[in-house]
Amino acid sequence: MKRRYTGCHWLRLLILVSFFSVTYGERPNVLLLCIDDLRPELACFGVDYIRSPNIDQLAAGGRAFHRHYVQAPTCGASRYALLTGKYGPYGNGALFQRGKKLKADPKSVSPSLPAWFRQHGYATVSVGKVSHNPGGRGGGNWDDDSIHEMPQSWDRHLLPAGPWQHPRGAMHGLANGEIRVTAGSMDVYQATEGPDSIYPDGLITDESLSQLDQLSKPDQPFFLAVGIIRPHLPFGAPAKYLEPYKKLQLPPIAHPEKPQGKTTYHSSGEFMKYNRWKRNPNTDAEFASEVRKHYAACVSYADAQVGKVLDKLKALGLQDNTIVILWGDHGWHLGEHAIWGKHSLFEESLRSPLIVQYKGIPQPGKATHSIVESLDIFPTLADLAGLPMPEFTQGVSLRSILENPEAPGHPAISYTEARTIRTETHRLIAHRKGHFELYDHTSPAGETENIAENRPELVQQLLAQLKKRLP
Ligand SMILES: [Ca+2]
Repeated sequence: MKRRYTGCHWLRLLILVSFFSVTYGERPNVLLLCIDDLRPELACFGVDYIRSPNIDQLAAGGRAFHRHYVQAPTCGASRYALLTGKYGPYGNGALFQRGKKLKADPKSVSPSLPAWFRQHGYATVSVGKVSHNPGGRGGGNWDDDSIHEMPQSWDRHLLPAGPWQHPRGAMHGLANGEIRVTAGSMDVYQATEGPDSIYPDGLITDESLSQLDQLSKPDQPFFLAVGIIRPHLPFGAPAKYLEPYKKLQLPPIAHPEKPQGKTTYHSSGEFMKYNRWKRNPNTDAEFASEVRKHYAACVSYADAQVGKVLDKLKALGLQDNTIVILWGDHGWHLGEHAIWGKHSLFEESLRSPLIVQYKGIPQPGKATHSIVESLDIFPTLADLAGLPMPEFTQGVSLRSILENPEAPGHPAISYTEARTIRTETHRLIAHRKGHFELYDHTSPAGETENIAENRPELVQQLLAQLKKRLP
């Protein structure tokens, strides 16, 4: 029998077509939230004493990656990997070096993550600390408009410095416009009474909200990156964020002993420089507890800024057509292995939060424990946005894990001057001149017992895997 299309059929067809044009026809926006020095110490990552309601809510509607590893445990090199999708030099100047090369010979450098979106019709804006220098300029105060950290990437690369005078001032700023003259003359932690805007992230967030207003016009999709500076040192946040932690008894620090033998242990130089009180958190339990509580307050302050940006996205009606991704640029030791800082190749330095949320994600709120790395973010976003795949990147799209949290990941590689590979069961660290650390993550000893001498065949096997990816 010949099928007749009634008015009712046409109406259904119309609804179906409009659904697909909203869901798939328009390019989705991308909102990338970068948080500086954020450990995966959030309620949604199982740390129940931390107050992070906004990030928790993001995780509840998306996918939290509990085993996301960064390429490098320092800001500049880690952000290089995120923003280029490639392994790069170890150092905070990594993106500036690339920028110089790009200026000299544009064909010698592949497009950055924002440049890829820009080339495909997106408006691209960066506010705060997204690349290494907030605002993306070089020079003594990081405001020299002739030196760009990421040429050709952003329509606007912004940092509102306010009373901190310039981006370098904001990066290390404390309350009410205090800027770093020497780290040794600043408080390592601080909690001053006042609104969010008495610390630099308040201004970064206000600027982000205003950028969202401008970008919300429907004629062009956007790629907005917002970089929150806290919980980076010095640990200053408005007093109200410290309040919930003041009387808290914190859980003990895991493996607080200095590791034996040759490792990537370091003596917490950056932290100690700020520490004008010269108290040693490894021998002064009361001070250690204060440091940890102020770090937690900075996490809650950063979380509140994330909340404002997400609320704005909703208020503008953009949440259904925006991929939101939250990324920590690396972890931070709060006393584990007797380190107060980053820069090691231990788990505490290399593991950081990664959360991806978009409308229609299967099994929202279900976390994944598959191993992934920051390199994967560029191809993932291109894939989700329906852009051509950036074949020049060195990671893989995480679409399979976004669609199924049980889907397998892959070993993660990271580097300082030494290099490391993390598999499901082990971590191998290869130092120059052939010294190895091998840790068994299936054993309670974890990264406190180097078993390299007992397992030479496994050392060679993991080394071969590592060299294949990072010769
Ligand atoms: Ca950092």
